Amino acid sequence: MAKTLRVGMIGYGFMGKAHSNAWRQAPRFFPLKAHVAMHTICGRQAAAVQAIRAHLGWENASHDWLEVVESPLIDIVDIATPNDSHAEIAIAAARAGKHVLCEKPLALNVKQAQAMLAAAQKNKVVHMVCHNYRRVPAIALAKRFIGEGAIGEIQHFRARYAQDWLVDPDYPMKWRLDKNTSGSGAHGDINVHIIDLARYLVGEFKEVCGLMHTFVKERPLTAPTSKLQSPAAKAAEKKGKVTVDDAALFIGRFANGALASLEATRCAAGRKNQLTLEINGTKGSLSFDLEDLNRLKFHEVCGLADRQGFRDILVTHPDGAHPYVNHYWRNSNSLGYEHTFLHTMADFVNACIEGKPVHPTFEDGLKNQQVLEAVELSVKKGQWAKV
Ligand code: SOE
Repeated sequence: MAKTLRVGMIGYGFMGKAHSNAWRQAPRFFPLKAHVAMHTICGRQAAAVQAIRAHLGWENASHDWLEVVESPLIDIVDIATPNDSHAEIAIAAARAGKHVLCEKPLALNVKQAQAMLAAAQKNKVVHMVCHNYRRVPAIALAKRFIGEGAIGEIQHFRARYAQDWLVDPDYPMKWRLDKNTSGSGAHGDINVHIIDLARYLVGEFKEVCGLMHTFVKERPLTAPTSKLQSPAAKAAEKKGKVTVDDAALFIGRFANGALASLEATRCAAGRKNQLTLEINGTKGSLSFDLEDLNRLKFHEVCGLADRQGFRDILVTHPDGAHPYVNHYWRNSNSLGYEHTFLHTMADFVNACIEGKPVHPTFEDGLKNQQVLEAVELSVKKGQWAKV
């Protein structure tokens, strides 16, 4: 009889919705080593959590995270809260002996990330950061190709994560625009995803040189009620100071000698959630675009000049050829954003039962945080920084 792992999820916003869906659906597709019980959802606003509980599929609601984390009825703590509470919740959960899954970025800074890793290691719990893009089947396939030497020695890693929700200067202040709650802007929110993929696919960074910018320095505290605001209403609007970057770019060098070029922005008009990667090696190249996430482009250097070019691999083969895919549909149907979370939860649950580390661990979260901080230091000093 398989064991049941009872989950307590703290947070119920956008990520709370993505995680709830994954906890609910992962057992329906994957042969997990444990049953999953969606035991308790928790958030600060008691009425709002209670209202959303049944909708997202949880058995209980709570507004006291410490009670959830310390409850003997909980085995896994899933942290989907704003970044400033990750450290406190994760450390308390590890001390209570709970396995911890934490949203990215792991922490506000390196110091917090170190304390989180130390707590998880000391209490011997399974720990993982929710960098869901590692588990896009096409990315997992790229990792396999690189491991098999299919593109040879890597020379370039190029990545861009572009969104456009901050192009509008009337977009109101949110916790993500305040350094105290978020740590940084596009940098910690989306650059961290491509930093994580760079480390996963290529290796550790050695040094970086960055550029960060805030295009809109003040924003309305609340959303304007109408787009047709009178000049007087606009002038009377209360504004808050944006204390994080809108865009963060950097170049860098990996320890293995490969060169990196990464760009993250929330001000790329027309780009909704574009994450592109291109990796060039001595024997070939790989290319990926999250807005077309079922495909991986693969170029192999070969002797026949007239046949050179990128091959387009539809990563939906159900017979075990492609990672994760055989657990879904018989006839190669496409997968989407939400499935990356199912893969994350499935691997995490199995690791909890096996008591084995599951990537990306808090150690990866810490290393990602070190890259984030090195870029910030480079920007501050106007020079290259060692990671
Ligand atoms: C917002 O920029 C956001 O929701 C990120 O926080 C997520 O990590 C990313 O997957 C989508 O965009």
